Amino acid sequence: MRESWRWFGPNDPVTISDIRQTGATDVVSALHGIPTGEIWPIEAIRTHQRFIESSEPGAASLAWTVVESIPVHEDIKLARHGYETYVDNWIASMENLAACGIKTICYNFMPVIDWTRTDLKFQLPSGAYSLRFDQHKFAAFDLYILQRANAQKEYSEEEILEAKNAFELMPEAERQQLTNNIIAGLPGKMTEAYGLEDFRAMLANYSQTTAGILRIRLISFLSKVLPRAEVLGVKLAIHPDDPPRDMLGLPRIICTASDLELLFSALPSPSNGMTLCVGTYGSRPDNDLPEMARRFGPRIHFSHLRGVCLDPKEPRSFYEASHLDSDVDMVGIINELLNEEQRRRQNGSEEAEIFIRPDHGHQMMDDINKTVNPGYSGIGRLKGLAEVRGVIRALSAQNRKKLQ
Ligand code: DNO
Repeated sequence: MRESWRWFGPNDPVTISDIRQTGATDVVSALHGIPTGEIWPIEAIRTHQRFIESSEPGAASLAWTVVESIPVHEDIKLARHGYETYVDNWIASMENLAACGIKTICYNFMPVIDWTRTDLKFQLPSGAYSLRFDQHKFAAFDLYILQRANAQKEYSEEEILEAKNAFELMPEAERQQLTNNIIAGLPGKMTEAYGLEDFRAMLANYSQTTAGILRIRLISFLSKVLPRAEVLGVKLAIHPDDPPRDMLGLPRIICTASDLELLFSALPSPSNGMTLCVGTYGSRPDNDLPEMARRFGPRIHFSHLRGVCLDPKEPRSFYEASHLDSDVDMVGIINELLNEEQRRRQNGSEEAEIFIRPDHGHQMMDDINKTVNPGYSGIGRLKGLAEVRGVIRALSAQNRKKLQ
């Protein structure tokens, strides 16, 4: 496994020298300052790469090996007039990255909203804080803050009542915070609304876009990107829609094993791969993670390791748990990823190792009073990385014994 760490750039409070101390060898990053749809110039990529990779003599080296993410412009998802230019630009960015030796690219195809949480400081019994998604609060936002046209039809009477309760219990400051969390977005988000009016308009653009239509657009996008990716040796790794289901009337098409099945059978190119985001897929009880890791093994180029605990009373609500103590079988998943690496080695692959990163972490200890990127504080992720590293080492040692 290649242990990697997400870095948001020179303004990230977790610095490159902090990352070096975690023992990770690889950095996951993006040029967040470049507006969505524009080409990432080779010089800008090189500057970012130098920032990550140059080190004092004797210091452990880090490499920028994974991009998360090149944003996909909304016009591509909407097939708006002239969208082809944005596809060409996406390909040009990929070519520039490949020319710098960066060949694993994570991306997503979520319309309007990227990953979404309702609470960014949910206190755990330990005293640390985690991210949480609360379905009732989300519905309260949809029905009573956003007041989306026709939204009522998508909820049962009971859900509407729960949402009303949640809304009434929320002080004004929390309503503001919730609105911000959803429309202004979380770290790494790629589209941004300026206010509720603007957000309503962005959602309305999709009123005629069904899941079937969006899938066709994803396939059409990839059928232009993949041939070039293959030539360059680039591996694409689609990230699932988080939370993995339709939201705010928007279709979300990368949520389950059958969504992945559809994608890979439509486009079997070896460059057409996935990010196994354990936390995202794990936020649906019908996704069996170890089984998915086994079934899609050859397609997995990147994995986000994190787990969630679902609320037993409302399984669409969850909080982000400790990396090894969630509803998913993290040890079983890591075992499947190691088995996949073993298969790749047996098939003579030179790039058998899968990039993993500790996804999110609790805000804890010294980080509690710091300004952090939600989910991406240093200490919680360091704890997560240390835990999964322990599992990787233990399982690898066992596997080596079995082979002897
Ligand atoms: C959240 C992340 C997302 C994800 C992008 C992938 O922590 O998993 O920012 O990176 O949606 O394109």
